[in-house]
Amino acid sequence: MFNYEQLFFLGTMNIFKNIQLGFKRTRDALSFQIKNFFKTDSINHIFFEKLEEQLLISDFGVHTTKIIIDYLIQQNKSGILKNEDNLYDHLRYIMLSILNKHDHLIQNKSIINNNKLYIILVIGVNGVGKTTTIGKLAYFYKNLGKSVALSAADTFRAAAVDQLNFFGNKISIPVISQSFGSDPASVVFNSINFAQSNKIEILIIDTSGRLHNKKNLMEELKKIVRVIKKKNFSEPDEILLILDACNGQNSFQQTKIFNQSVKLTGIVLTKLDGTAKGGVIFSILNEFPIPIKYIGSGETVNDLIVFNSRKFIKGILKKNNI
Ligand SMILES: Nc1nc2c(ncn2[C@@H]2O[C@H](COP(=O)(O)OP(=O)(O)O)[C@@H](O)[C@H]2O)c(=O)[nH]1
Ligand SMILES: [Mg+2]
Repeated sequence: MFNYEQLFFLGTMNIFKNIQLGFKRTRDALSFQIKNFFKTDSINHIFFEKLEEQLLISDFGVHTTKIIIDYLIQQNKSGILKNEDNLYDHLRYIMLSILNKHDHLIQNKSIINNNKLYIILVIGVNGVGKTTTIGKLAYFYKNLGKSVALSAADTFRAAAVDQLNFFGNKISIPVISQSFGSDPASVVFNSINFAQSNKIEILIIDTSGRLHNKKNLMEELKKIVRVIKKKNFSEPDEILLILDACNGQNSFQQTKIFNQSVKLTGIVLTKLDGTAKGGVIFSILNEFPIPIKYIGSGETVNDLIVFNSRKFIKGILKKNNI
């Protein structure tokens, strides 16, 4: 693991890292296997069983795997799947139709509404990458010329404030914090005050992720949302749920629990660089009307990819990239 200092500089050196590197392992696992099937098999029930197994291993989930396999079997019965190219085309098509499902929910409008503070609330369980993602988002928006401030409402871990302060110092943006153990809603209240009186355009709020005390955590989040509504006269503009791709199907359960308490506007899937289980994206999008907005593909501030379903599919199903 790197320290923050190293991460920042690595990040700035790494500007051209592309989307494919981000989920290399998921891609390699899938494309390698598909290619292997073709070496020995024609497209028959053994082939479909092998593909099904591979999709399950890559965490596509039972339901989503069935949708994909049923579709391919149907195409095969109709005599459409004649060769490897046809198969890739149809796999791409069915996967894209799952990933595209909620694209219409992604707002294309400019996020800045002249006089109004844009608030991004970042939530998720411990260790999934919330604070790191906030550093990346702040860097991303700052590079777009926006004025950004960070709110350290994870008052449960002293290190969380240090981590945010580190990012804040490095990219010269203010971090609003209070002492360890303070009421997170009060940190948010002060942060909004600060942002409104200093003409900040975007406020990004970090939160605690302890799930062992689920009920309190959810009440705390609801209280934060109430404070935002009262002080900024509307719901948070974004409530981003951070999910660790390495958690596989657990991410599915986390999405369900958080979505019951607050209205999620988007998901950020982190650590896709470190897992072959990126398929969980498909089962989440298939089940919840929540778009994936960003992908985390590493520990540095540049390792944030704006999610694009078409590019994502191209990345994991590129035939000749093995
Ligand atoms: N490889 C990789 N590591 C990440 C990514 N995002 C976060 N991390 C690491 O995951 C660990 C936990 O991150 P942190 O932001 O502290 O999680 P939090 O508890 O949710 O705030 C840290 O070591 C991060 O460097 C990512 O996209 N890829
Ligand atoms: Mg944190």
